[in-house]
Amino acid sequence: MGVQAQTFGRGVIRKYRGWLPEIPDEAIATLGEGDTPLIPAPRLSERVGTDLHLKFEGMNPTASFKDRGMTVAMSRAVAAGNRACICASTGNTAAAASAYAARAGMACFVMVPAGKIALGKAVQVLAHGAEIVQIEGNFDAALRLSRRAAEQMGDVALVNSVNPDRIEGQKTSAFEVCEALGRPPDALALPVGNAGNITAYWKGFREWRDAGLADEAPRMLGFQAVGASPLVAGHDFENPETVASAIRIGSPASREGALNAVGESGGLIESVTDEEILAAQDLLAREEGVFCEPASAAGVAGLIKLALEGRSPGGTVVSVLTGHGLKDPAAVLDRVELPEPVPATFEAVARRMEAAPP
Ligand code: AN7
Repeated sequence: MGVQAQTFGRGVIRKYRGWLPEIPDEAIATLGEGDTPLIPAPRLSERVGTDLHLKFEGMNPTASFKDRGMTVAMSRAVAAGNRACICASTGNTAAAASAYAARAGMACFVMVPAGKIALGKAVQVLAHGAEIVQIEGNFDAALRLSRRAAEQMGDVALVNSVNPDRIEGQKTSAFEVCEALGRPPDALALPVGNAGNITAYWKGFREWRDAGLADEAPRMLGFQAVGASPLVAGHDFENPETVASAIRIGSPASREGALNAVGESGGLIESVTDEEILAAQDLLAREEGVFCEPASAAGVAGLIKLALEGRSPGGTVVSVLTGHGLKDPAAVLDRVELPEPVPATFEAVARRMEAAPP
């Protein structure tokens, strides 16, 4: 046990127990989530006119921020005696639920829009042996159906972020950001889909301040994809579309949480185009060495847009990179491809290298 405690991350429940709902030791389902790096981004800082840091949530066990909320939701479901769980998902919630359900010894159903989740996420669900239900509809329909299934089937825990335990777990990332910087940042920029994460960060920063650990809380800067931007437009999108499949959501369940976060923090919710999102994903990978999935680049895309318009927030800004780039290989392969092989001779290799840009 002693050795395990040192070599295996404690996970967010043991680390932040006093801040979370009660969970008995024997119910804890953890994979050592949390403690993700906060990476300084010197080159992008120049572009966006702020001191920019990247909270790389792709470094969680299933490679997205969803693990923080899932450890709490799944552990609480175990404590409540549930034998099965269900979620709707654009992919990452499904991957996290599948892994944590396996950990907890619970059956798991995930409902996803057919053909619309990234390859890596689908592979994760299959690997963990969860039941995947592909529906001929979008995420919003899947969430409606999952809620109904959880209500009517009994003993099935709904582990979407409408489950408050998910928000509780996800807020721990705000604590880590404050601890790493020694104070809260001046602003936090992140993608917004179903709006659970912006709700969770704001709750975390508020609790940190209200506990007397800081005087201030950051401005919350949320960014949606133009084709899936109900919070910017002020009305639901019936057919949301974006290359950032993780945030292809037309009717955010945590709408109110997002609007409160923005209103109370003096922040904003705006939209960025798919082109801006992919350009930001490229810059992150090529100028900072950090590979995130398209949706995760929306925060940086938004900061670049604000800077170009002379509205840079200034100060110390953290952008949350919510998921790993390896989740969505097709998003990269749609833009660049592997070059043709060359003969295994020095001449051919030299020719190839000389043809490459310096
Ligand atoms: C990489 O997995 O909704 O605003 O079903 O996977 O809290 O929804 C994923 C969302 C941002 C948006 N970045 O967070 C799901 C799902 C990534 C994501 C978001 C998601 P929310």
